[in-house]
Amino acid sequence: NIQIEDDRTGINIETLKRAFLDNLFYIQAKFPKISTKNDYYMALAYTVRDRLLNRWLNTTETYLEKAPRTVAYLSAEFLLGPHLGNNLINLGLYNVVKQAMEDLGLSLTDLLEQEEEPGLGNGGLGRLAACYIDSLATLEIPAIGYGIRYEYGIFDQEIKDGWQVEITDKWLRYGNPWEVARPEAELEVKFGGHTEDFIDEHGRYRVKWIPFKVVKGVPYDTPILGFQTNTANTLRLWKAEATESFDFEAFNKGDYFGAVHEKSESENITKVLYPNDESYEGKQLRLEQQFFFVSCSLQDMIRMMQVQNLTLERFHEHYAIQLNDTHPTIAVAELMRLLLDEHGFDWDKAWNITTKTFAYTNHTLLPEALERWSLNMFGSLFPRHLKIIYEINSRFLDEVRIKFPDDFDRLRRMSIIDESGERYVRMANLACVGSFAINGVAELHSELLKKTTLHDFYEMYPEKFTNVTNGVTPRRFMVLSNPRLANLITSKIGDSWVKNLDDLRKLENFLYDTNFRKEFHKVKQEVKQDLANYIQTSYNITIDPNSLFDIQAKRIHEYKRQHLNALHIITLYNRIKANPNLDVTPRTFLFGGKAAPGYYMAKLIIKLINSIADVVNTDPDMRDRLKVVFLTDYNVKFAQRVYPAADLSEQISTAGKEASGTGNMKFSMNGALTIGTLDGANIEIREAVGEENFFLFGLTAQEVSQKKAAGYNPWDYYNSNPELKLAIDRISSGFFSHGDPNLFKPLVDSLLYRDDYLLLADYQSYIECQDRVSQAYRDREKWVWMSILNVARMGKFSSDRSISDYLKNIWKVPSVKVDVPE
Ligand code: 26W
Repeated sequence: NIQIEDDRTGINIETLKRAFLDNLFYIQAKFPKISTKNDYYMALAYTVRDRLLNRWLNTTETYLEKAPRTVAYLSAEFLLGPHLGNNLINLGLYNVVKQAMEDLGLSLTDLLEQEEEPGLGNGGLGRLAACYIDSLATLEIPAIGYGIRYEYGIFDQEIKDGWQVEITDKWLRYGNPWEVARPEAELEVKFGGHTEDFIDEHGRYRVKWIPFKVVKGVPYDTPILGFQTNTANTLRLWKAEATESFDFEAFNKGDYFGAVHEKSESENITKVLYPNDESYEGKQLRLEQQFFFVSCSLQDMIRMMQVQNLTLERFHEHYAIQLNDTHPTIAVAELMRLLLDEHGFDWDKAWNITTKTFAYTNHTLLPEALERWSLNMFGSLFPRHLKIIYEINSRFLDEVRIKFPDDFDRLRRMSIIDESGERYVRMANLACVGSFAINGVAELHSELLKKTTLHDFYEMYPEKFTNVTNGVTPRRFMVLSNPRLANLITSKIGDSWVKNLDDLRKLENFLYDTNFRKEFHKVKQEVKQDLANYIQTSYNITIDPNSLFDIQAKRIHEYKRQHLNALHIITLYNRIKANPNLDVTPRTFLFGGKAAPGYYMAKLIIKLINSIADVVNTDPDMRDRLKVVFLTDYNVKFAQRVYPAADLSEQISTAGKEASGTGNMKFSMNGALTIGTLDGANIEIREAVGEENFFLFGLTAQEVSQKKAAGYNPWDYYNSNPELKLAIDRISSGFFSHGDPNLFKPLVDSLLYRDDYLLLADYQSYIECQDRVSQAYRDREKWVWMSILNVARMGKFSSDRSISDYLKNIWKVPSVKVDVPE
């Protein structure tokens, strides 16, 4: 009984091989003899894409027909990481495809390595958005992600002479097999110009926006598969293109160059991702990016409802729109404009719909990250929106006056317009006023929001505030990135944990099983060996898998305190220099992370780490004891190698500064123990894994603010702590800079004269804690035990749990089953 499977959908091994060779021939126009690795990657990508189209189109059709309530996740960033491996996992085709490739003499691992990842985000916020759309699909929730198709994503990092150098990320160079352009669904977005008031045929006061320019938005769709479900949701990213229609001739009569120039100006909007993390810059193009994708997305939602014959009166019943930080917050004004000006709603009705539609997630307390746009710039780009914001503000301030009479300072603080000097539009204030829900991303963060940054809004609207602790997807960050560990776990407790991460608890039954502990340790050692091999090949540095892998991988920022970690390394170095026979626990310090190109201090921290590495790695006294490696170009793909190999995860931000952290979760689910402060989600991780399985140090958030209020003086610590003094003096003496005392002076001065992030105050506690880590690592049995408990107790930190919280407390969107006929 021979069954011939379809070339596009069949999943038996022979069909897969035939389909792969077909795609190589008919899409890449190659045969094996002349194929490059990339040709093979592309052929495989198309083979996998064919096999997900059924689900994608059936999902789309189901949503079109049933018109279910839908989550729209608006985010300026989606840090997706490579698609191929993840899609293979979610389709359940990983092993059969691996075998098919082997039969053809190819290695799946090599092909996966070929994929250039879409780096359409900076760090935590963008990666969180990617985890959330994964979980939405896995939980079978009707959802769509809306964002920007940057032509250049986050820059590639190179290190030259120890310094970071930025290279443009040409991720689309070889084409993108995962996206489908939908030019037929393009929309227009207006900018600039002026508004005109008029009375319409019903005698009603209306406003018309006469723009200066119009830009086209073209959607590019990428399927987002759920894990072992039929659901494949859509990520819709917008690309800016020039309009042909809009008055080009009138504007540029005979001016051919001018017209072409104007075209490239329009297309600039989606050229490049701004590489700033946690620091806002009032750049006009960034505001244009934000409005561009927001306007496209809202028009798209409205158009969809019209196709479905739904009335816009029910917009808020049909869509729950999540604002990922304030970046898409101009949506509050744009939805109002669309309802008022384009669809003829009156103010009260439009405002009722708007404020029942949006929910706002805040991701940071750092004042330098809060977006505010100069009123002049805002008004000249969006004259209609500024008027709408004035109206929102005036009605809002009336409400405040009623609730808090005669409290003028409160009005000043809460106003959407900052009038303390040059005038600004405050986006967080607009988000709070225009949303029905406001959440922080970890318990501490949500509490601090209520107590500090958003305190006034909390007093005004306490019912809007909630917490949703972040989570990460175990599909990418365990199953795909750490197959050895995943297979070991599954061999013991079955595979239900992949969808129901709380099931990892069952591992605790195997704690007393010596054999399991042995296997668990063996897996960790093998994964460390993998990373060691990789580092050997790419950096020509030998690291010892038996040493403790101590890893800090995240964006470089003073508040994250990579330089505190550096002070620890220098301290160990000094101890060994003073006593060459000292019995130390061998450690390999690994760092990874990008600095914002304009963030001088962060770049100097990278240079410092590389300079310490130069000294430590070449000093014979350090051999087999200390190694330091800065891993270049840390991105999602690299992260997937790094998390599984860690023994120790560095989560050492100044308490109160890291909103949540998500790397902390990824390390811990792969069995790393955490050394960390009581900050962000560290607190909840420690609660979950048990305090005896977590290395805690440092001041609490409350102690930090008290210390600052009391007049913190870093010199007190410097003068009274000889090891600290010696470590800092090593840097300032020029010991790590070929005798140049000036190189790191700005860094040293920042510590001695300001120390905004209290490194000196936390130094002693950190060092003592690290000494306990070194002791603990020597007791292998104990360490493995703690490591297993870290994995077993990570259920809470699945993004499936986070999404369930959003669904229950904010979105209230039911799941929808998708049928895929055979
Ligand atoms: C306007 C410039 C700018 C750009 C990006 C300001 C702020 C951002 C993001 C909010 C920075 C960010 O990624 N924040 C991180 O968000 C993660 C997901 O919630 C948290 O886990 C991190 O703690 C937080 O730093």
